[in-house]
Amino acid sequence: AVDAFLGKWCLVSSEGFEDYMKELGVGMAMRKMGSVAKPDVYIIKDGDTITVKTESTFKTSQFSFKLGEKFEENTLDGRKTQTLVSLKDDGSLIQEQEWGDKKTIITRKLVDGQLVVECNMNGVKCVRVYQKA
Ligand code: DKA
Repeated sequence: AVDAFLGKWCLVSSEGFEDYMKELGVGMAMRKMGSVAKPDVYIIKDGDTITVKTESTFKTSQFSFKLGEKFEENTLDGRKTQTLVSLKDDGSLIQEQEWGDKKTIITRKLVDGQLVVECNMNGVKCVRVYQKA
């Protein structure tokens, strides 16, 4: 279930984020802030609603969803996307964001007690690792 993802997570490493943001179309000023930010991510569950809150010195945002139900997401960098989050058999959480004719996939999985976030846009990949606070 999703329960293992719940809690407060702190960013400990990030690879390829700048290139991923570029591929998303994020402007330079926000890329600069994004690449230095060390966000805390809170994953909370209330009934069958899950909330992912990202808190950093430069920006805080959150989105809420039910597994398998499409919703409109307002992303940290200002995209408005049609988003679907689902739980795969292997326990990973897959977040698919679509806007215009574009699509990116953010995969979250637990590896050795750490939260590993993998982002992919047109094959440009980034890996960000969070530690339980
Ligand atoms: C994460 O949770 C990364 C999620 C992707 C964010 C993309 C947009 C960021 C723009 C500053 O660690």
